[in-house]
Amino acid sequence: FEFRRAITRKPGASIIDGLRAEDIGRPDLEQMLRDHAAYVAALRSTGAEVVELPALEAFPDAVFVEDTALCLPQGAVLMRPGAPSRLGEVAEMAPALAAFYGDTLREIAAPGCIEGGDILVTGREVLVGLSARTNPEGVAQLAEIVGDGGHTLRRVDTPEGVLHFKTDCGLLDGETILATGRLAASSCFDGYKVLLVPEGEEAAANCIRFNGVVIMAAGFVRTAEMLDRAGFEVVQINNSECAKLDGGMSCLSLRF
Ligand code: CIR
Repeated sequence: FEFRRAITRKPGASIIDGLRAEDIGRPDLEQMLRDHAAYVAALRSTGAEVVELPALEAFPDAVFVEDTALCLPQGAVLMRPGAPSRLGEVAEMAPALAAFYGDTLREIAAPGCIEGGDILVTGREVLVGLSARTNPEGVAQLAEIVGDGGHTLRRVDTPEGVLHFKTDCGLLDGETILATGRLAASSCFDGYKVLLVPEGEEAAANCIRFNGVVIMAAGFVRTAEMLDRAGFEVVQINNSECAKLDGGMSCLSLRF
């Protein structure tokens, strides 16, 4: 959870066409831009360098950069999103990653599919949840790639109806995970310290630990209090607009 850099992408007017499981309203670009700026400021407040890429109108979900790559100290891996409308986002991200990683970029190839939202890197392993966006072939390819860098990958499941594995969890420190009860019930975090988000605050689980702070969606008072009591410095960011597109705190950046 110690990072020198992050990459983000500004939301564009086309976010109104972003994918969503359920229509709960039209995302407001002006509000999303304000929230995005606060998010970038929170990342920068920790001393990290943040590269902000320009909006990509051709790809309505491109603000959710996390899904395009996995960044590890040894190298970056370009994902292959399971959502057809998002496939082209990867080529748009590749040059930004190549600027830092040089020619070490690896990639997931068809018929494999993985989105970064299904990957949780902990202090000891890379956990990947199968989902509607991530298939066994993609996970197998990624296992081989991260294995070359000395990482162990463990394949787990994402609960039915949940977009991504990390929709329901976030790393708090190398050994501690914030998770929903429905995800933790699958035993995928056995051996870790798990803090459960209080019932009714499931959408708070998708937080990120970034250097000294835990960045979480605003409006989940009981979760924020729990994290505060556990000794974490919490920064809350309004997430109302990204939530309309099933997005949260982890989706908005690549961290490395
Ligand atoms: C999608 O359905 O792909 C976007 N509307 C939301 C992606 C959220 N990404 C993430 O959780 N890593």
